[in-house]
Amino acid sequence: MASEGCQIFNPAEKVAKISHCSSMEQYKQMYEKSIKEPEAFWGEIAKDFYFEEAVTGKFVDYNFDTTNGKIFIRWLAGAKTNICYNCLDRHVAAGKGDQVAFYWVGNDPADAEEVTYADLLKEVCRLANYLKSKGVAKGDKVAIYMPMIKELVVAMLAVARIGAVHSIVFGGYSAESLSDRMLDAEARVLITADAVWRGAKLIHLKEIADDAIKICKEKEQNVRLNLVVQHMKNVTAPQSVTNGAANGNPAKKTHFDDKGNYKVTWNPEVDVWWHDALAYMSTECPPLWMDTEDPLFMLYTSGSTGKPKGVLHTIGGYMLYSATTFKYSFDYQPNDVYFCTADIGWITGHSYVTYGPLLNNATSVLFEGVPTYPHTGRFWEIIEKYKVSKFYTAPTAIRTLMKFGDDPVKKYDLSSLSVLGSVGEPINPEAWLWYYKVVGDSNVSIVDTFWQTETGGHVITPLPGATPCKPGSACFPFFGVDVALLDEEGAEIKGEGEGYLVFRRPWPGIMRTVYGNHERFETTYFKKFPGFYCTGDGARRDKDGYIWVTGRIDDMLNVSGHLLSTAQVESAMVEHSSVAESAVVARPHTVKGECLYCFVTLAEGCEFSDKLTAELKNKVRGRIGPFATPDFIQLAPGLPKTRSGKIMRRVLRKIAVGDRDFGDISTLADPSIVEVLFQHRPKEGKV
Ligand code: 7RM
Repeated sequence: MASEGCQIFNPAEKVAKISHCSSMEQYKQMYEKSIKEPEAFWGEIAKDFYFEEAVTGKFVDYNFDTTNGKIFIRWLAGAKTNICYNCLDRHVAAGKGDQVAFYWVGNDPADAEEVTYADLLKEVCRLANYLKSKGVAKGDKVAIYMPMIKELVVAMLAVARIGAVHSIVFGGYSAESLSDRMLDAEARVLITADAVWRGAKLIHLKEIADDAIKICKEKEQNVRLNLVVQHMKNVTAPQSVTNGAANGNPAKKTHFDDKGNYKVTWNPEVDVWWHDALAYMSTECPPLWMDTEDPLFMLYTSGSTGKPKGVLHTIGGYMLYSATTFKYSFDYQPNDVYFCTADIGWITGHSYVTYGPLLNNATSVLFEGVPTYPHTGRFWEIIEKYKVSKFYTAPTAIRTLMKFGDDPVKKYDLSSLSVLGSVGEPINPEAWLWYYKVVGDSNVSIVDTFWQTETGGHVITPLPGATPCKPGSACFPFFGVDVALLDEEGAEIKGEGEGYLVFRRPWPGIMRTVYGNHERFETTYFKKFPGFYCTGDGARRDKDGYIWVTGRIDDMLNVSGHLLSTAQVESAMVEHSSVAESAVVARPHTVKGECLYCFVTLAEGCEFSDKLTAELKNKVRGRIGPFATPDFIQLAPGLPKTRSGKIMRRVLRKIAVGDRDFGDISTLADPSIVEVLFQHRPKEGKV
């Protein structure tokens, strides 16, 4: 990834002309103010939002240094607000009730619906009233396991309206992952849907939710309400299914009755249909005024020890930050139609499908489907149909679609586009250029936005009206973000150089704690370098000051933008009785960015076979979810360990790609194992 001498792409003129920030000078001025006078900078922004009570204490207060006591971050002390009110009521009161909030686009192109701000507000109030009637109160945790439908947005906002805390679990996770998260969050209320088509695949959400509820019960946590959206009756099934092929799997037929209706098993003790629950509820419900530092949501993210962490965000700071990053990074303008392809189950969906856009009174596309179904031009078709101007997706999707060539893109009129965003992993310059030239017709601004579940919103990103971009670089820090690069000893690298990417002070959107485990929060992010938030990513600063995020420096891997820890996968593998030990590393993958390459040491008397690898893949799918399925599993008669027993992963990463340039292996207890492992590599192409 050469930065020196690489081409620079200036902001598209049509964006710069009307931008909220239209030059580097303006960016620098604003940035400087955000660092030198955070209170004045964010205080001005806060004026755009409704606060029931104003700040009474310090505008911002924090400790980033574990040697000085506990880590804490507080913004807007004493103020009271409600984020749902700011997303909906505020706009409806301003006469924007009839504006479309979401164009919902189903998995099947025949399914579509428009939802206005007024519609959303009514539906949110009905659900809020129902939840209240069921005793859901301030601070209660509500788990949400849903497809990309408007009811998911309604659920989040209703929970926030009554001061409860949402914990959304991505609808691709398994029952065990869902129950792990529900147990950790102490969630006794779940909101789900019967099922959803994802491409030609049917995901039985209710069935998975039932299993998760069962697991919770076994661990003595009783779920008292499972609210279920009846989604299947409103959607068009894939042709292959209506023709009788039932997803190529006759067993799937068991889920439909004679009339073709989707069947669910029902437990009247906890299950309630959403439409029954809301039928008689009032469409008015006053918001509960919350402290700015009360929790808004938790969202689980992989930790390097394997146990997912409940990243906790609070109301006030997250509101300001998700709204402000949305406004500036995409340069949101009143007539835009915005389309973010991320699932709401990930942080990108929280901040840039729900909160950021709604806080800005934006009109967005909410897409249920996948980029390649029923054809590979699906995104482009949607962009043409709704005249999307701002589009946000992931490098893995761009690389997938690139493989089909330019024709599926060229078939559509994409001239409405002006800003294209990328998120989830470093974008390779080739994909960046294709995105710019083929999708954007060389007349757009590209924003490569670097951020994390933990940061709440973009922390390093170009601004589309201001920043001259270098393909592959996330460019410069967002307002309020104080970037530093540190070497292994914690010494700051000034100017050009590469090191640990850290931040010196809090911006409003930073997480506040790991739910139920503040110590883990401190250890994970602050122990390594006292005084800094440590991202866990490495980065390089070039001679022009551009930041190039190079990727994770811990035992994490990033598959199609989904973070996984090696420990999480390893612990799933060793649950198989034939596996004594396992080590998992990332291997570069042309589409997914990284894929899983697993080494397994077998228990005495067990044999390595295709059957075993199939079982292991199933195990990982069951424990974590389909997106975590390993691409490679190889036999490891032993693992390369140091004398203290630490697995030398860099050696395994080399073996995974077939590279013999191992570097120094003299500290291995048994260096000869490296050659043995090399001999056991599966043949290329065989997975
Ligand atoms: C938003 C999100 C976070 C990790 C992060 C990085 C990687 C994300 C970029 C990126 C390079 C980018 N949250 N990452 N965006 N790396 N350039 N633009 O993805 O919590 O799921 O993942 O993703 O490693 O630490 S996340």
